[in-house]
Amino acid sequence: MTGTELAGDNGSLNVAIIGHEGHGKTTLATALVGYSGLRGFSGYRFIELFDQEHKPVDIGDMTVAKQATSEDHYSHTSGYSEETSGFIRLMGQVDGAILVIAANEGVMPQTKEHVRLAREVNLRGLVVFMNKMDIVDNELGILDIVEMDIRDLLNEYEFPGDEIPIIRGSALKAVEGPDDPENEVYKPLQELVNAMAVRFAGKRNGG
Ligand SMILES: Nc1nc2c(ncn2[C@@H]2O[C@H](COP(=O)(O)OP(=O)(O)O)[C@@H](O)[C@H]2O)c(=O)[nH]1
Ligand SMILES: [Mg+2]
Repeated sequence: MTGTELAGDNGSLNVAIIGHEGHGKTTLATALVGYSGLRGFSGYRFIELFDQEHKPVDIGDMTVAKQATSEDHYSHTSGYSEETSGFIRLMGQVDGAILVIAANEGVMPQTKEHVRLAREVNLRGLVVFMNKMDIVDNELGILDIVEMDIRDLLNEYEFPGDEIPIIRGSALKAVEGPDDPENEVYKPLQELVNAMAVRFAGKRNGG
């Protein structure tokens, strides 16, 4: 078990970052924390479930978060549990989730599994970040096909697949970005923050 505990937090939104291994969950959390620091806003806590290395709470990421923002309300923790029940317990406490899907690979087995689990806990707030846009070539219209697959998957599990925002961007470019929050590499992150504000607020599971 991870020791990650979400209950009792003082007002910030708890956001799970879910998706297939290697699709960019940790990178996106780092990017969001960094961008939050540049913008000086607060109010989100990002929790990555099923960390790539299957290790418990990552103090390194927490430290990065604190340095980047100097805001106690921002953090990024990595949680992993051998047991699906642990995932479900944590998922049941979040206000919403960002489903990260690498544009070059599309829907993968863990993408499906996490959407299935999100349905199991009746997660209401969900947005999709289509990541790694910096390395895909859209000449064959591949991105539209990936996006259709994602919407089909969401609909299959009774999420509003036609409405859920699918934001295209590059977490890595944002992590490597300059100090100017107006820089174009941050546009997808701002879209993501706007989407979370609309879709997650007031949706805390279990009241
Ligand atoms: N080209 C590119 N690589 C990325 C991007 N985001 C993440 N990566 C890389 O993909 C790999 C896996 O990322 P990570 O965040 O650890 O994935 P996780 O397993 O979902 O947490 C790392 O080598 C990242 O640097 C992106 O937007 N573009
Ligand atoms: Mg990770």
